[in-house]
Amino acid sequence: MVDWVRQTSELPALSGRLARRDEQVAPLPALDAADEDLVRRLDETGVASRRVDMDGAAHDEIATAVRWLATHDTARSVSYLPNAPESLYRWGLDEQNLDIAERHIQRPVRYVGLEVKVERAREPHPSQQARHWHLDAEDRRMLKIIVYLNDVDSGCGPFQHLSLPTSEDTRRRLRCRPGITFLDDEAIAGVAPRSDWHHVTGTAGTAVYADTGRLVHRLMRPTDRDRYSVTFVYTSDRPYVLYSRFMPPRSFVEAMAAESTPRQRRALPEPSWQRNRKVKSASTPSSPQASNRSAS
Ligand SMILES: O=C(O)CCC(=O)C(=O)O
Ligand SMILES: [Fe+2]
Repeated sequence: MVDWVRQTSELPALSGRLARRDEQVAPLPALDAADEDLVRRLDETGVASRRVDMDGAAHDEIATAVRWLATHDTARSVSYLPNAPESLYRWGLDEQNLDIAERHIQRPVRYVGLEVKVERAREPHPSQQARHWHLDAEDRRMLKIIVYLNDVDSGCGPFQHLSLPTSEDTRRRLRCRPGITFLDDEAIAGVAPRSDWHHVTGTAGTAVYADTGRLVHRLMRPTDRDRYSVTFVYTSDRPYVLYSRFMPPRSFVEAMAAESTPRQRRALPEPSWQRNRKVKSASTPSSPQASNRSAS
């Protein structure tokens, strides 16, 4: 198995978008009743949550990741793993998840990748942009599946968001630019009453499905306990921009492609988007910038 240490240097892998005129787009996939209901909620409100199942191998990877994150760089929020979480990566690439993403995004999708992270409750100077209100920049319509790995209540750093209409209003009134504008509570309170600030709680295994390109959102500051989670990222096949930290190195993606269906292969990141660097070993010391995550 290849080792995969996430680097925090962000690769502006893509910017701009090709014209979409005159394109033939395949019909969107059919879903079972439960997924249909999930996508309906996601389309209507920009967010939905439910519990998800993962297999034993993915659970083992989660246990290893949580142990690792619990003991590394314990004063800061960190978000990388020393080993490639192959089964977790495969969960994100599962056709059921691709179908959900495709139905919401309404175009062929790309599975950008994933990130496992811990948000520390006791962090003297949290610097992550994700703790400020923002919109993600990757695409006009996108999907993040954020799976909580421990029980998350309001003191444990839940995903927080404004409603979809208020997000649209906020975006216009505060000229909120995806991936560029980061707002504090005071600015948001000026346009959105606190009664319109929502957060998603849930026990370990709860997945938050959110269109983070349309909902003004943030990671609510954890006050009581650290929050562990894994985020899976999906865009259309023509994203505006991608962040390299979600994308495994090319060698890893190629190994996954070799064992994937044609449909899954089409959803993998294009080779030109991927890092071609040598994969570092598990013993690589942690990067001093590990906590400086971008907004996405
Ligand atoms: O992890 C979260 O609750 C949200 C962080 C964030 O801003 C994102 O993933 O886009
Ligand atoms: Fe975000």
